[in-house]
Amino acid sequence: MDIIEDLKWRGAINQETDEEGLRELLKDKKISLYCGTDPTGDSLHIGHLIPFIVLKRFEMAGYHPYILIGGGTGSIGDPSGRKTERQLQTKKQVEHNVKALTDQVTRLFGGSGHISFVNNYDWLSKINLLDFLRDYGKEFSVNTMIKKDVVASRLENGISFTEFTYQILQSVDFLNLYKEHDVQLQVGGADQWGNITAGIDLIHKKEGQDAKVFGLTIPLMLKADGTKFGKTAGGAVWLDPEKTSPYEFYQFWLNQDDRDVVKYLKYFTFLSHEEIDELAKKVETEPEKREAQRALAREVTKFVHGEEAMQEAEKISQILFSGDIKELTAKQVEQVFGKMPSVEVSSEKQNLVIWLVDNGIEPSRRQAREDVKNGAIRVNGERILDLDYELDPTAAFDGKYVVIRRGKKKYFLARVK
Ligand code: 629
Repeated sequence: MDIIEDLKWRGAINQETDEEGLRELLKDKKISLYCGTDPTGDSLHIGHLIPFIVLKRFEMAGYHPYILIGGGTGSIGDPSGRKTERQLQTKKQVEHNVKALTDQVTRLFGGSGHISFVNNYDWLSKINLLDFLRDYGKEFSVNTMIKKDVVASRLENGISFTEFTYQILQSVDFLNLYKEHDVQLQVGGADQWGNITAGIDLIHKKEGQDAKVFGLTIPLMLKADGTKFGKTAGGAVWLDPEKTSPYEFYQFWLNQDDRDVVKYLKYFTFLSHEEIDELAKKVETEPEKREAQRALAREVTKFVHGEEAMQEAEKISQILFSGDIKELTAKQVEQVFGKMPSVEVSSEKQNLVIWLVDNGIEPSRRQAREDVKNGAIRVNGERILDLDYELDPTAAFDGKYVVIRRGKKKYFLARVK
């Protein structure tokens, strides 16, 4: 099975410019390919991971991927897939994000040494206006440009000349990478088809119709319940562990729907077809065990955050499942509960019932007494039944936190001043 067949099996191919031509080339030559991302933020999220996973698969098959960070295009703004004009980022913001993303992709993909990293600011910033218009603008028919979805859909709401020219910039990138590094394939998500085909047209005009260059896009990742993939109640699922902790990241994959989990195993993991087929059977025969979701969570968390962080996320997950949270370290408490609303409390000891009411965890002393008597209150994992129990806020988690669980699943975090 060649890489194109594998990508098809994994549901990773949406559109291709010339499948047969590309397969021929891939058979004879370990080509260079690329995918770009604009620095619109200081961390990638799992939407950005989608084409980079494909680059990784090409690298594992012996090809040479380039990851492009768009320091130039990021200061212009891609209109693809957007209904309205972007707010221009300041140059300072772009520089900050370029640095942050470059560090992140290097950490994620740089280890093997077969993936190269480029920034299109390096060449786009050197093109002066007249040369841009003469050498590149002249090759783009406005009649063709306004037919591209990315532009057609914006003629209603309006599109600036700046965003209108974006596809020329991305085309110059592909031309430059083809000439300088013999890059012959551009990969991107479904929304990048117009930009990618514009680049292929420019190369054919500048380098001749027989220049062997190809485009491949990846389908939008859909969810069976129709909601947008990659979003949680807390917003985007970031690859930066400071924004989305490895525990939260692990939980995101563990909570995937039975109807989606096999699709995501195929797409996001490097498990073999046989291993995935085995897991797919388990979803049918014993879905309640969620073995497929656990495998998915382990594999993607390991890929993004490493083996150690994955093991810790799994351990935290098991501790929480058992309810025995006094096993958690203070750092793990922050990973698990840090994002939830919390109350600041003093380190003074206090009767538990009064403390629960004073800190807004229980609405009244009557309710607090009732919950304690019924065994519905756990302090740092320990069920407390004694109405006269004196709570010492500094007794656990390095004296920094008190974790209260009320009933089956309601947790409250108190941060000790
Ligand atoms: C210069 C810039 C290039 C090639 C690509 C680019 C970036 C591209 C873009 N991509 C999106 C982004 O950066 O804007 N014009 O946010 C995003 N991409 C990942 C996938 C995508 C796409 O980073 O391609 O489809 C999201 O999954 O929207 O020479």
